[in-house]
Amino acid sequence: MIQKQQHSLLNKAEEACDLLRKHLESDHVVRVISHNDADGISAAGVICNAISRQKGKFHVTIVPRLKESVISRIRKEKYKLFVFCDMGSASLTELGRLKGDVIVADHHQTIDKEAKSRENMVHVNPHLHGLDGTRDVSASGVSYLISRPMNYPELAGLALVGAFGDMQCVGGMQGINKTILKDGLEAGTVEVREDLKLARMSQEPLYRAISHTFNPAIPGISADEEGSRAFLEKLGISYGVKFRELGNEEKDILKDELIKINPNVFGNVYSIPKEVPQLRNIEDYSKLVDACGKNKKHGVGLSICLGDREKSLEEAEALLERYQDNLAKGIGWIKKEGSTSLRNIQYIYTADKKRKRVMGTISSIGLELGLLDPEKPVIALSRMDNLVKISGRTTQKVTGKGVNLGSALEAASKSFGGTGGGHNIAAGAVVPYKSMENFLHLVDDIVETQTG
Ligand SMILES: [Mn+2]
Repeated sequence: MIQKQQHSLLNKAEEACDLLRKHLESDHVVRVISHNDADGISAAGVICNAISRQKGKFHVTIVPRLKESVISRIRKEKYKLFVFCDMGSASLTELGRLKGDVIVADHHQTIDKEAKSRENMVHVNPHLHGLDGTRDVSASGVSYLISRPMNYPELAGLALVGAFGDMQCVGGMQGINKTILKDGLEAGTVEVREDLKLARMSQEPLYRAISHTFNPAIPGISADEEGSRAFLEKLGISYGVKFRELGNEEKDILKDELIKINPNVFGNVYSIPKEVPQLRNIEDYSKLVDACGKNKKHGVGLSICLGDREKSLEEAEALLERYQDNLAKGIGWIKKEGSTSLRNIQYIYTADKKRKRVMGTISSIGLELGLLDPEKPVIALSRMDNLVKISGRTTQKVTGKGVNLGSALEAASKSFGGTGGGHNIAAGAVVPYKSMENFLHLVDDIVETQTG
């Protein structure tokens, strides 16, 4: 069954490939529009790499959302082929009105069902083939499938960068991601081995690599450089060296002790063997590209995906380091201040400019580290002038009891003239600042109803 679904998606992707080839043969510049996160940037990277290898030309723009204003700007452009990555499925009607041909390479569930199928458009989305776009394949993967008939298995690693960015590889790969991995393994362009899953382990001194590891979270060590140093000192390992500089015995001790704290810290590590050390680990690669996206330096992220291993890479490393320090500070803040509990939820609030940017992420990590009560959803509030931006985060255990933050935040924000929504485990909303208190109490009530 899965085989059949994969085949029908691959056929659709091949149709898109044929259309792309047709335009490249006519020497048309391909217009690529993609999303500003790690998945979107690497998706554009995959398509543009394929175009370059075919000696074609492209013009890329990275946008946060496919807003009406973006579409109307594109509508004035005279390109003969538009490729939309990591977006577009929800806007098929509007995209169908573009003058040129259109390829949509998306993996989101929201699909514009009103749109009639059009001759000038090939729409590639796993959900149309009974596959799961949240776990089975990301936009970079869908883009890879479109380039796959051109046979560039060296792009398989980049195709998985987006899957990591969209958190599709937690607990192993499945579906199309596995098919892409297989392409890479067979061609030797991707490798997998069992190892410690520490952040930027080949670049950073050990205490930083360990304290910057948030996924999986290591209680007492993640986001805690002092804790990390003390942990290493207790083991008799010097904290300033890099992992590869350790002796085998030291490596084993470190591994055993970390596994005692969180067994998930050891497992499959995926890499691109031919890459420079900073990008060799695919998860590290995705974090670097993600840091570019988060800092609105999409061009830097894209340049890395297109092969710049000098200036852009240096810039991305600096951005990532700053971001990780900001995260660590945010988690330190949670550790110190904690959250305020209502009956069924807990909340944290900030007006700090830097902290506002990581409120959702530090909520998730805080839950994982046990700094926040794992039994209650976290509502993170960031003040933006007259508005409050809200991120809701909870655990699988709590959603298992019936909690759905997406619908809770949607309903509660609507009551105060705001907007909101998302997934059961992670959601967002915006409401007027003056309604913040009432909003919190309403969310508290809704969560109570959800758990019956
Ligand atoms: Mn995506």
